[in-house]
Amino acid sequence: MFDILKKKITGFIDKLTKKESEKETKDVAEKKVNPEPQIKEEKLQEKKTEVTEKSIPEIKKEKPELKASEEKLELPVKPKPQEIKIKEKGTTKPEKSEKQRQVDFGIISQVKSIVTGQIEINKQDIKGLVSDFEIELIEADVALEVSESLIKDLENRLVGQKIRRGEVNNFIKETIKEMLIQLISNKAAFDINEKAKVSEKPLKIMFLGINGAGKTTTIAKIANLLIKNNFKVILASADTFRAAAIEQMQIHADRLKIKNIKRDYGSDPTAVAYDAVNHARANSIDVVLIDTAGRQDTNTNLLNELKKMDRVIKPDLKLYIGESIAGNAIISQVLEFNKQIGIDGIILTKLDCDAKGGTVLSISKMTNLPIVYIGTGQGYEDLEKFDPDKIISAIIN
Ligand SMILES: Nc1nc2c(ncn2[C@@H]2O[C@H](COP(=O)(O)OP(=O)(O)OP(=O)(O)O)[C@@H](O)[C@H]2O)c(=O)[nH]1
Ligand SMILES: [Mg+2]
Repeated sequence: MFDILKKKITGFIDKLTKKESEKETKDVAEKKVNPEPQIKEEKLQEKKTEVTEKSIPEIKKEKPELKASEEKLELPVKPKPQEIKIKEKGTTKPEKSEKQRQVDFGIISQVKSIVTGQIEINKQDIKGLVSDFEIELIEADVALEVSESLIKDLENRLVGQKIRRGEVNNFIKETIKEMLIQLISNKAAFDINEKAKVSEKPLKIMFLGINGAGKTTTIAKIANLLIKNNFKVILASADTFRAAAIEQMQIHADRLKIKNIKRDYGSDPTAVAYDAVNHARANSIDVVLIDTAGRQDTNTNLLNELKKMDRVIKPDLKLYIGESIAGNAIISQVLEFNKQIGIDGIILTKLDCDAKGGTVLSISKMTNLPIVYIGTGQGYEDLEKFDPDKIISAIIN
């Protein structure tokens, strides 16, 4: 699940972290080589002559693998006592001025602050990586607008941040995680069991979406979930159009040991739903789950059929069932169904087959509708409440 998105985000974090640690090393190296421009250079020269022959091999022995620039760093710090000794012995070199001493101290604290302290993320450093990341998000099916706004958001969150050395990777990870959790969270999200608990009986839920998205299978999963929570559930075979749709629903009803209200193929779907609601009222049923035939968002006649059902039945919830593998096409479908019929929430199916994952990141933001559940397989138990933390933690861990 989401392997491509996971790989791209992890790759970006790794590149960014590498870049920051390179910058860190470079900064330190620069400070070492050229700490306080020319005074530093003079100082290093002075040190080279002042330090006794003996002290140099000692430094090298301690850190034999250090490069020349790094050795220079140690010079202003360690040889100090020897410096004084030499002077005390009456070297011909002039005494260091007060200014030089101050500079000496300044260099040490600067280097120390870099070595032990923080690094700052600057816009120029991450610009290239961030724009590559935008392309990678689009490749992972994240909608263009969402990628753009994510990148802007990310830049705002990162640039100017001072991060303790060694914590860069974790900081970037947590920043991206937080940003993505916010992106996919929607205040209008709800729990079906809670709805069933507080609703006037029966709670009427209508499922809609394009062909083959997983409507009928998801209805059976939701029925299973509600039954486990002790609700009385019936199904309504209001897909009177597709061959074998009624039989498919009956098989689920038999397995779940619940009633399926049906009529013949070609009957008015609204009449089937009406029968089901009446049956539920007469039998103290808590929830009616209404299947509908799959239809494209562009098919006006079939959309009118749904509008009629909406008017007559007045469902409490209209749930759009969309397969996450459909990519960005799903966004325009949801928007059109929402405009025509009105949608309360989305159930994204087939996440187990979705290698990309971008749809999950895009759909809530683009439609402003909550994803309420996700389908993760063909079994009745393969339905999970949509949990932004869990989803994002599966992508970034
Ligand atoms: N892997 C996987 N397969 C799923 C999931 N949900 C549904 N399916 C499969 O998708 C196929 C179509 O599912 P249906 O429930 O018949 O879809 P539908 O939207 O009712 O289709 P129509 O009635 O033809 O419009 C079936 O083979 C299901 O088993 C899921 O979350 N994961
Ligand atoms: Mg179906």
